[in-house]
Amino acid sequence: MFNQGLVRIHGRVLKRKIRRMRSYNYGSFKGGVKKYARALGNQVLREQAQNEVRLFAEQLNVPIICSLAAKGAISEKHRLFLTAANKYLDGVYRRPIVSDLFDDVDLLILIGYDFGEDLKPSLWGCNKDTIVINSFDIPMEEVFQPKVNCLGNIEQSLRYLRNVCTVRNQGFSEKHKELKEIFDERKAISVKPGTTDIPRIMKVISNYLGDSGILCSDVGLHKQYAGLLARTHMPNRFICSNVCGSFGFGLPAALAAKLCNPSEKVVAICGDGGFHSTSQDLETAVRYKLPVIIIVLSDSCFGLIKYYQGLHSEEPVKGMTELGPVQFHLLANANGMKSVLLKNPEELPKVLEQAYLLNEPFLIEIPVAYDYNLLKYVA
Ligand SMILES: Cc1ncc(C[n+]2csc(CCOP(=O)(O)OP(=O)(O)O)c2C)c(N)n1
Repeated sequence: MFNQGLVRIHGRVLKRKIRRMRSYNYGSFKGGVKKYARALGNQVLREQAQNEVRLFAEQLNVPIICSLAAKGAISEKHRLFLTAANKYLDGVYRRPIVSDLFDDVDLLILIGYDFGEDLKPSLWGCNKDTIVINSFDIPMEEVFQPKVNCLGNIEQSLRYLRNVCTVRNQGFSEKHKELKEIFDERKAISVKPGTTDIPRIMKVISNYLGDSGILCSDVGLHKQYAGLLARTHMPNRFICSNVCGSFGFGLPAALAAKLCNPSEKVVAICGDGGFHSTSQDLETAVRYKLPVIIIVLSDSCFGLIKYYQGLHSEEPVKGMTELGPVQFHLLANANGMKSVLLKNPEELPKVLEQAYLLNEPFLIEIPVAYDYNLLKYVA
């Protein structure tokens, strides 16, 4: 049932296996392992192990990468934080980044990691040495085999390992230093003429939400921009449907987030396709008087599907990816919700502040033009 190299922290195999892990660490260092990186998955948040994760990272001095669902496990202001990552990283930054991110890593320590979370082993070529630390076994079959699989309560495992690991990484490589600058500034994203500056919209939303506001993303192209570019500094401040990736998630997730965190700002970011699959919850928001702000990026299209059709064929199947046009701002009004049709995204900061002062649910419809070729930069 367990992978080879398992460390079962609370079982009888503990000492022997931990010894093997220690010798792996030391041996690897002696053998010339230069650079570690850590990839965090959603289980870290489910088990609220983020504090121990930070302490372990600081002790080992390793750069941190996370899946979209693990955003906030460590503050994105932390000196060791690099980026959230998935296969859309190159496309969103409009330059080859994924290879630079992983080429420079000899050993990945995967904590609370589930490869269903979009941070796929294919991003690092499935060929790095890995140590998996998780509370349950996720068989990787032929995808990749961890050198060591450390199974048990994540927090307790990390605490134990902090006591036995005396090794320290050499810090960021030159490549990672360069990347950190780009990631910290969400920088150098050129915008193709005639398309909407989606990264700018994400920046405005992050500024509005501050450190503790909550961004709930629906599923589609917009989710890749939101997940990779939104600034998240606390657990459960970026909520998305990863793994399942069910579209229609954004609006109901925002309502639940507001119910659970009445004093926090909550924004739902949605594409028009996913939004319209659960848009009946506009009425729920009004009935329960939940002051969430709903942003609908409207392109009359299932954007992500159009992108994939374009990837695999010169002539996308016509008529299968279009919808509407639907006037979502009027749909909000029909449900008793105030709204605005925002043709100039430059006005978004002002509109967000005005919507906040209303203290009632509010919908902002922004017509957008995606660059559907953008993501051909995918690694
Ligand atoms: C319930 C469900 N049905 C279908 C899909 C497949 N799917 C993923 S993204 C997407 C299109 C999203 O379009 P939109 O909501 O307009 O967002 P955009 O990509 O334009 O940002 C679809 C149909 C899904 N993930 N979940």
